[in-house]
Amino acid sequence: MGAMSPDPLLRALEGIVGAVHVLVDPALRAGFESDWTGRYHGRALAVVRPSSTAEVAAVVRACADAQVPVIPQGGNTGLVGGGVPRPGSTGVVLSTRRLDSVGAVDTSSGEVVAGAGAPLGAVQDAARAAGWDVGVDLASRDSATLGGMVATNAGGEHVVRYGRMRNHVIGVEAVLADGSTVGRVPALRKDATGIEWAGVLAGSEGTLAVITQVHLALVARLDAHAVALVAFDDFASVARIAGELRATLPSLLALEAFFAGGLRRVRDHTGLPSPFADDWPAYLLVELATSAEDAARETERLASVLDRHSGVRATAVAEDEAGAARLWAYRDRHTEAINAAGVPHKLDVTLPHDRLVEFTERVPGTVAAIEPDAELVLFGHVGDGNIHVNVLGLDPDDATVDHAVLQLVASMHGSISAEHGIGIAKRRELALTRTDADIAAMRAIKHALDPEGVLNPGVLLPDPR
Ligand code: 2HG
Ligand code: ZN
Repeated sequence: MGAMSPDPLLRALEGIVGAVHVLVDPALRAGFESDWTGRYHGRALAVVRPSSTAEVAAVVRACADAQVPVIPQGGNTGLVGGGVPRPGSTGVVLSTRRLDSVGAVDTSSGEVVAGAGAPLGAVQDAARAAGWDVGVDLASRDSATLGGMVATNAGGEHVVRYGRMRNHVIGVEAVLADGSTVGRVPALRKDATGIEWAGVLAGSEGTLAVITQVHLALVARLDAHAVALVAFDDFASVARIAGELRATLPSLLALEAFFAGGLRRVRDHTGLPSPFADDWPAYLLVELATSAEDAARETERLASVLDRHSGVRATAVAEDEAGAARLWAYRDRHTEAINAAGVPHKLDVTLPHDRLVEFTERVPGTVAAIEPDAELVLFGHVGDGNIHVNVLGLDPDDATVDHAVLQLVASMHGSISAEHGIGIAKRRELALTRTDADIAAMRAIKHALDPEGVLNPGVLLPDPR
């Protein structure tokens, strides 16, 4: 055992969670101090790992008393620097990962209560074993936690079918900056007794409260899945067919797009074989999920839409789960393949569906005008108008390209963040797509709930002018 810390705050934290769960050793802290991309990092006074709501409340209170900021962190899969210490300021990282209980699934109502630190994958396993499923799915499912997913109102790959995280939350329990606990878990599906905490906290990015428990509504488990990867000459065909599939296929679960450059990066990084004999400029991955009785009808419908389309160049269809996983890997492994090539600038944006193609045509020029040698990798959730703009070959600290791309998005009536949040990455640009009145109201809520600015300072809201 190391020597007892002389710092009164650290001593108080050790008294609350036990010395072994107050990480002060730089080597132990390191994994909590840097974000997934490696672009955002800072130093924490300590990483504290409470295991109950009462411990979270006591930790927040102790930090508030000592006037030390609290940085809530779930699976640390966020991509906008919202869950790691900011450079030049110190705080305590409050890791929720030990709040990882997954309660028994209520099989008659399709509900489950889980700790905020439960990884999505563990909740999916529990739901599926009970004949249900979680309506949200993400590539980072094994690390991303429920609490972080509520705090960012996570999207992911099934939004086209089931909507975002907020749609699935029946109730939350959370600790405010003064250490008080609000919300109710288990909650009720219908409860019109005033402001709902899930609504207040969705998208608050740890600035208003530390979520401690989540009561989740599940969706019916669908056992018949079909996955197809379709190659096209251009993204215009991808966008057109994506719209058509949404209108035609009630079983549509996912509609994901990527391009030749991203596929090349994935193949270089993973060693996966080419999905087709030839390379094509643009790809669409389609997943259908339905009951066994409806499966044949839905796959026939998919085939007939594809047959009608002159832009389709090649199609690969998965016959089983392993085949589906193989096709999904080309899409899901984009993030790690890009990371392996350098520290990316990530601009997760949404465009109105009818401007998507124009955006993909204009964004290369916007980037090249500033940094001709930068590499642009685009992919995303085409069914939601959500493009992940990844730019490699830039100085991690220079946001000129970021700003130009976000300005382009704003000028096209898009959103500067589709699903990753604002974090520290985009707070200076928040006013591009939120009005002054919006920002003033968000600031007022923050001030009312956290007047001393204890929770996640420097995230989401721009500095006051
Ligand atoms: C995904 O869709 C994630 O895989 C990550 O939102 C996107 O790496 C990215 O830019
Ligand atoms: Zn995404």
